[in-house]
Amino acid sequence: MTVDHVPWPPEVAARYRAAGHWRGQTFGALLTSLAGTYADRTAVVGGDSRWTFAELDERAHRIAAGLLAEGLLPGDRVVLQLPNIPEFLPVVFGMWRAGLLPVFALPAHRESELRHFASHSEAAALVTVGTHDRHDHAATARAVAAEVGSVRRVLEVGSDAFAELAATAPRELPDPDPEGVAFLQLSGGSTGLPKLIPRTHDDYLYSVRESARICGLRPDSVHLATLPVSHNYPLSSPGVLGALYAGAATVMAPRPDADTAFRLIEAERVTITGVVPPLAAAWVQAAARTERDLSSLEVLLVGGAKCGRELAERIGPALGCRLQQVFGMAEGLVCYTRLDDPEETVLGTQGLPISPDDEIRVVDPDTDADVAPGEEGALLTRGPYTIRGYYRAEEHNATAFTEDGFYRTGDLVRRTPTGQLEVVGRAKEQINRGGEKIAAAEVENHLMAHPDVLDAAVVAVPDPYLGERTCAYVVPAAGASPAGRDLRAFVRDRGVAAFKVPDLVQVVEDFPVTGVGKTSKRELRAALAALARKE
Ligand code: OOB
Repeated sequence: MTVDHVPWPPEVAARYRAAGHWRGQTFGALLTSLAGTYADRTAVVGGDSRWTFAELDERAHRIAAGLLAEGLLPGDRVVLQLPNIPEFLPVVFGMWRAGLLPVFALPAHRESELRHFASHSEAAALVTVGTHDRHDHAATARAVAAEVGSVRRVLEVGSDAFAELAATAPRELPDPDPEGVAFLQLSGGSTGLPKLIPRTHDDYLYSVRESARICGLRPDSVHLATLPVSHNYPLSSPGVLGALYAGAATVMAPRPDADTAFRLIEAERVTITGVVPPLAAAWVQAAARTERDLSSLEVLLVGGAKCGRELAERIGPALGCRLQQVFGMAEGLVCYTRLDDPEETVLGTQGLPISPDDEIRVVDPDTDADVAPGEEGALLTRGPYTIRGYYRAEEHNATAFTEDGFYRTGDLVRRTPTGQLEVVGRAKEQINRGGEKIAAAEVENHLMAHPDVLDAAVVAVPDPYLGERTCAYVVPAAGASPAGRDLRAFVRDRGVAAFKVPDLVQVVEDFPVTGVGKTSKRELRAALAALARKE
């Protein structure tokens, strides 16, 4: 079964095939070929496990057979919520081999988000772990399964039942369509709940191959998976998939803090990893007083949010490695500074797109007319690994994409004369909390569910560490005087990821009215954000 997505126009797809971008290879077939080439080399390390490419391949085969024996069917969507454990890889590759589609939830997601992913994708199963970081994921998954009719199975990696499934005898399975959807990623979202992003084997594998090359991965590289691996950045930019593609080992970091990461960098002689700016800042500080040997580290990727100049300049000297900036999005486009770029480019820009066939337009946000070269404008993009539409979101797609298929990234950028992008701001109603994306509307909806809340507007406030934090402005219902603490607890208790709970709550009598007396949410937010910046 193929899963509905908005396909590239046939003549465009033909061009991407002819250019060699799309090669007709699935992720399952890739792993088979890697297991042939790198059989006894280490593929993944984590906890007490250390698996070679051949072992990973064997495990993925068994899990594929086991998942199908559980009654799952090719084409079924499966919400996957796994932390950075080595099992992540055989489970995901097992799903790909079986033609199942992972929906990549983050460990931070809770019942509200998981329910949305499962019901929107009509998932047949949830795959998760037991208790991790003091949260009982299996219990949350069971609660979601009880509410979403399509869910037939909850599988808990690490349980006896899963060990049995993973011991199923492997069998030959038909290779899925490489141009079909391989999985669903999550959008950061700017309206309501996160949208689902359908990515194909062909398009994603192209971005993985090129990312591995651009980041200089070699068979003797050692990659540390620092951020949660379900996210597009640590998954594929170049991430665990880029490392595998290059024949390199990935070490799974259970936590991203400097103590954990530095210990693993020293022990495993890690050469490359990727972090978000606040984490880079924390590592820079910690490096000044560590006794760990970090000399193996060659490249630190920083992205997911803007890496300011100050921080950029400190990374190389503090960590003894090269900085590589990355600006990407789960919808597709990924830009990198190159390892041989001049210093100025690495410190001051977010790099060049992966592909010569990535089309970039910088436009006036109101008219969609191209701005003059070097001017600031809204970034639109189209290309061989950028989606043409979100999963089952016809109405939203009509505004999120131009008629001729460009994705409206919501980012404000400038282009240098040599083509690099510099991210200067954002037009979308999203808060970027140290790389974690929060749709203002999603949090507002939760707040408005409180009986004491008449209206809510969630805005970004600048934060020296995270870049941005969230502030919820709330107008109380008549006669009510809700306390900020209670509203935060209320949002948390609705079962949302902790990073979405407003950092600050300001109860106000009414919202400022703009000059023309308009009260559109958009203008309100702009006015409140300006106020918050002033404060
Ligand atoms: C990555 O992906 P998402 O989908 O979580 O977020 C995408 C958005 C971008 O549209 C932009 O607003 C922001 O995150 N962003 C950056 C940035 N990298 C991402 N803003 C400024 N500077 C940067 N370097 O975040 C993502 C996906 C793949 C690779 C890297 C990051």
